[in-house]
Order: sequence, then structure tokens, then C-alpha cells
Amino acid sequence: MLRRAPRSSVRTSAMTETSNGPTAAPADRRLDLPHPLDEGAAPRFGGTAPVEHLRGVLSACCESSASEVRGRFLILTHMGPDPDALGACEGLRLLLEKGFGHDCVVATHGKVHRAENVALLETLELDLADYESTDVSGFCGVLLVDTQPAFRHTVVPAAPAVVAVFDHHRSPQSDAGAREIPHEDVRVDLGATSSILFEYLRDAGVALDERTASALFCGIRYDTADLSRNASPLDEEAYIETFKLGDRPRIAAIDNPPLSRSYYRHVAQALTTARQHGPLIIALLGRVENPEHVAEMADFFLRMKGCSWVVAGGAFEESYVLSLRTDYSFGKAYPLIERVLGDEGSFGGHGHIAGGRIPMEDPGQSAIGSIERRLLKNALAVISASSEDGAEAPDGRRLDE
Ligand SMILES: [Mn+2]
Repeated sequence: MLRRAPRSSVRTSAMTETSNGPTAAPADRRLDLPHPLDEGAAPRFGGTAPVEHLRGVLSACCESSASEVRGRFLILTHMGPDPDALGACEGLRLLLEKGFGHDCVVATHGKVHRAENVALLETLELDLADYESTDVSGFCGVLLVDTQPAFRHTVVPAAPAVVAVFDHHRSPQSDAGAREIPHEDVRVDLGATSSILFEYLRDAGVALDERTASALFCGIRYDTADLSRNASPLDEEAYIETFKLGDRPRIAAIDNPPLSRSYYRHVAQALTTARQHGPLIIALLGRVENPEHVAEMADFFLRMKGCSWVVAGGAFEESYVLSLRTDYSFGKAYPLIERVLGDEGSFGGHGHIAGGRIPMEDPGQSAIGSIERRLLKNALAVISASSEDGAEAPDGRRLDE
């Protein structure tokens, strides 16, 4: 028997934001990455099932809209969408079309870089519009998944209004005065937004087709690392059910995507650039052709025996992008990246993963070099501070020595 998700897991928008603890960054520096499990969410929607509440909100939106746009909704997510964002978009598309009989368009903003994410788009042949060339005046409402309007990596139009939000990230402190959203379903105790959409589809009695099931499955798989982190009973149920109904050869193909030549160039460059200082591997790559390579190299090096944390960085367009990974024996990623960045840029993270970004006005070689020197100095200071006798961090060793 599969367990059902507790209905009490929906968070109220009226709840005040609690601090992330002493390591929390000021709201204006936080990127918007998932936070760890959070208890104490309260029921909302006045006891109405979420799917029925949503149905009512969308009907009301239709009734108050001009006839040309009535029943047409725009589904959006954060920039550079990941599998959970894309899975949730597809789940919501199916719900609106088959469950409620509305029309909708899913539009994404920004290029998708990471190989797995590109593979998901291409393998499942997802029908996504480009936000920049979408005429938003042709819709009566906007629905947002895997993000919230106040998050920085999210673009929402001034009109039409955002009528529904589905997310599992903690709301930013800065959204206190934000517009009221008629249907706001934010559950920070869930591993994936795709699981929320699975629940709506299940409760609406909408049958999952192979493509939507596969997209939802990939969303849950990657956001929960195959249920190994932040997985709630709803995530478990959704993962198992969507896998049963998904297209398994395609799911496997998405997990082993073809890699570009530039990926291998970056591996070669990272192998010669990276240095090991005791438990730390630091790989500051200068300019990179694809910002996702920074995170990929951080994942790649963390697997080395004797490595407890990795700092990888690279300059892309007008930003210096930073990825940090830790295996926990050295501490949590969020306070570590805060110390590595010093006072610069913005960052976010949870558990063993963190990311940061430093804007660069002049993205020339000398600016990149000075950012990398500061990051290295800060990272080595963390090692010295954490060593028992306060000894200096060991000299960097090349990985081929
Ligand atoms: Mn997510």
C-alpha cells in the first residue's frame, strides 16, 4: 500500500518567515535554492482540497477576464529550468488541459545548459515557448511552479496577475509586502514541486500519460537524489507511481545524456587547474563556455577519496559562478559558501550543495584573476580555522602528483 501525503503539509502564506538560523544570509544575498526539511506547516485553503481550491480560483479568474483571453493560462518557472521545474510545468499543463479544460502555454526563460536538462527537453519533446517572444497579453492568468514571484531568478509579467504558485522553497523574507496570490501552495517539507503536481493530478482523477509521468519522475528523481534526501511520503508515492507509468527507455536516456566536446575540454582544464589542500579540492577555472560545467566539476571532484569539500568556480558572461559541495564531514554547504564568498555576491544552499554568483562589471582576465585569488584565500582560511592547532592550510598539490 502506498502511503498518502498528509494534507496538513501545505504552508500558509500568512506564516511569518522563520530565520534559517545563525548562518542565514541577508535576504538580498540569498539565491533561491531549496532548504532542508521544515516541520510545522499548517493547513490552508479553508479545509478545501488543494485541487478543488485551484479549480475555483481559475474559474473565478476566467469569469473576471475578457472573452478573448478567458480560459487561457500561462505557466512559468525559474530561469534555467531544472528537471523538477520542467516536470512540474508538464504536470500542471496536463492538469489544466485534461482536469479543468483550460488552454495553456508553458514558457521558459533563459537557456537550458546542463546536459541532463537538455536531454529531458529533447527526449520527451517538451513543447515549450520562449518567454521573451510570448505575448503575455493573450492570457488571463499566470501560474508559477518551483519558484515564487519574489525570487530573483524568476521573471513574471506585470500583467496578467499570478493566480497560483506551487513550490517547495522557503519564501524569501523580502516578500512580506508582495501581492496576494489567490492559490499559493508552498510546501517546504517536500523534496520536489513535481510531487505537488502529482498529488493534484491524482486528486483530480487525471490519468498520467507516458510523457508527463516521465517528466514528473525526472523532477522528483533529481531533486531528491532518488529519494535519498528531503523525501516525504508524498515524494515516495509520486516517484513510484510516475516510474510505473513513465517511458523507461527515455528515462534512462535522460540520465545518461550525450555530453558536448566542451564538457571534455572542461574536464581536461579542471584536472590541470584543480589543487588539493588537505580535505579541499579547489578548481577555479577562469572563463567557462557553459556555467553548468562549474557545478559538474564540483560533483566530479567530490567523489575523490580524501576529499571532503570542493569549491569550483568559473566566469560566465557578467558573473563569476561558484559551486560548493561537501560530504558533511567538513560541515554544511551553506555556512561554508558564505565564508568562501566573504562579503561578495549572492548565494544559497542546503545540505551538501551550495551555489553563489559574483556580478562582474568588467569581466576581463584581471578581474577574474583577482576574484579567484580572493576565493582561494577565503577557502584556505576556512581550513586553517578548522584545523585543531590553527596551522596554515597545506600547500596545494596538483592532482597528477
Ligand atoms: Mn524543485
